[in-house]
Amino acid sequence: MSHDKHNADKATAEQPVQSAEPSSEQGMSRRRFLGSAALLGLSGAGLAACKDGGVGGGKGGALSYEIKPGQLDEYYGLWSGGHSGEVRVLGIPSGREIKRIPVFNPDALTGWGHTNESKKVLGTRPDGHLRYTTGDTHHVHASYKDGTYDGKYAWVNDKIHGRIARIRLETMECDRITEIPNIQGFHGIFPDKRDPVDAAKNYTTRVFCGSEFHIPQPNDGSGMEDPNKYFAVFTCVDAETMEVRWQCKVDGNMDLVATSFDGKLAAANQYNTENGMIYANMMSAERDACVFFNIARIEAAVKAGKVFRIPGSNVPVVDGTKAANKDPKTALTCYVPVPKNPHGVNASPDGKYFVCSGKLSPTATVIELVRVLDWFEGKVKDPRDTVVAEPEIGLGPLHTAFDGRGNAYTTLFLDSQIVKWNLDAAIKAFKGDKNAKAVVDRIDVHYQPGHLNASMNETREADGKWLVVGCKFSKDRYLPVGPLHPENEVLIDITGEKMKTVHESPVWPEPHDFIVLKRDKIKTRQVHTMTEFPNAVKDIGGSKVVRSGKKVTVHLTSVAPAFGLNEFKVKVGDEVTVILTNHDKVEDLAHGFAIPKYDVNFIVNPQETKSVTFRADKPGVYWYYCTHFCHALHLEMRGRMMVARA
Ligand code: CUK
Ligand code: CUA
Ligand code: CA
Repeated sequence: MSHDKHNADKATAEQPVQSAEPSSEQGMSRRRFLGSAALLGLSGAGLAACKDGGVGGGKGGALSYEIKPGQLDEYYGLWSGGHSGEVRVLGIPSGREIKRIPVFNPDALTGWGHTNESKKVLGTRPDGHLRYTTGDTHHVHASYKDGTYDGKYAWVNDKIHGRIARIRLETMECDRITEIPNIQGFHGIFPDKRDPVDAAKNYTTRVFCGSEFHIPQPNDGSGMEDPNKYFAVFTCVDAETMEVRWQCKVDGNMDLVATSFDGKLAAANQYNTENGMIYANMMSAERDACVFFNIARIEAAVKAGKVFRIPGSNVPVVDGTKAANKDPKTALTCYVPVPKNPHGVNASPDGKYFVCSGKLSPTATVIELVRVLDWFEGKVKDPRDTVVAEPEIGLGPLHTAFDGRGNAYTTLFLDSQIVKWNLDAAIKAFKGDKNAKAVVDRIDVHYQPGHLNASMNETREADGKWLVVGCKFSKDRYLPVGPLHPENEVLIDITGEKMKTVHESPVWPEPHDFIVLKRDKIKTRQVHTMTEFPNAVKDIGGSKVVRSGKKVTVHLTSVAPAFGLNEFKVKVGDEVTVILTNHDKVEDLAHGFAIPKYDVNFIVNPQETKSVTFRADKPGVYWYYCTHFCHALHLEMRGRMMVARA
């Protein structure tokens, strides 16, 4: 079936968006608010027609995306993997996938989720199996110093199980995972960009976490039918210890999270201020909110013990509900009304504004941060007065990026477009200037874009060069591969007045969000240090088998093309731990270690140590072998595990 036919079928099955009922709000255009018919379109791939060539194609900038063999990309891209639970590293502008970082997902190449060390990070059940084997990563954000990336850490959320993971950028490996209590539907994360009170701490000290789903608190089977027992909490995690510092009870849910450059404010957009349990109720209010958290005040309240605890967890919780925060001068939170069901809140690189978009409203709301701070001082009366612009930009606006030159770029999910709009012009228009036109340019993307991000645009060093757009549907853009399509990442040159699409690349579903960092922001270490690993077999000749009752420890080394032992002997019923240290020092010289029928498989990078523990339950000979091509005699790199009958 041709693509056009597919669209035609869809069009008859679903109401076109433009026919949505006009809203009752005065002076609004027909497109101002979308009715429930349009909501169908939010899930539909069929709405946007296949139009070739963007509106803004042609007269754009003149950047080259071509990276010739042997050349390196100018930027690192850190991509979430979505369903896989991993994080991916892409080179930008080429779009080449350079690495996959296993995070919440077991991984046979690296042995993640399989070795004792990675199981410790992932967490196990009493029977030794992994606590969870699935993850759903959405948002990757990196640590800051002086308002830009310091290359130390990145964090990513797991929406399913409410976990936040930290990646050490030096080695691009996950080193900590924290399961956050009292939440479900963990979605937005954002690190703070400095401490709000301690001037010396001009770097990331906390990571803020929003949770979408409200649950009965405590969620122990009681109160499931009592709506008053349901609420969601905003969580603060310590960037260094990865422990939960505090939580803040809110009205409504939380979706995406943004933080200010001064460290004083964090915010989450809320699409369900109605506390609805079904979607029709979640879109009943004309306005939802962007809720702001006054970080210094919350931390002071926690210090002063003005907290409660949700049974089953020891985390201090402050009350950030509207009812408990009526006096702005002591309020912990400020609920700024924004058009209904927003998705996304993004901080502009000049530090002045947060932009929040309503997916059921064709608008973007610009909130000025000094006004929010003024509201907390009682100088601005109505939280809505913190809004300084609300341009109409197109249908289904989701996420916004910036070029550092005063322009914003927003994905229009329903229109399958990126719209470029100017912040100052939008603010002038909002003040009544009839000549001020916010929208600068539009360009088609294929198809239905979700997140987008511009190079360095979450820092003060936004350079306005590349815009990457994560499209949720690829449809006809690649060779057909059966029912499951890849997603389509679109590279747009934004150096010119007009946007210019220069490249597309498929990605395995479904990255939601990504950041693009200048490559000199990350300094990796290409070889581990043996002393990092307390259990390392340091002596190159130190391979040996040590028995203690039924526990057998095999201390093993590897130097291409041989393991330190050609064989080792154990008995059925033994608990066997193999500790393998790779003594090779050469960059890129990894060895693998696999044992057939025992489900053992991992690699050790140069100077790295990993271990695995298993029960010897099958008698016989099992050849352990190197799984990673390391040497001309790689195939010969093997030995026998001999399991004697008990
Ligand atoms: S979400 Cu997927 S497009 Cu999880 Cu940031 Cu908006
Ligand atoms: Cu060692 Cu292959
Ligand atoms: Ca709503």
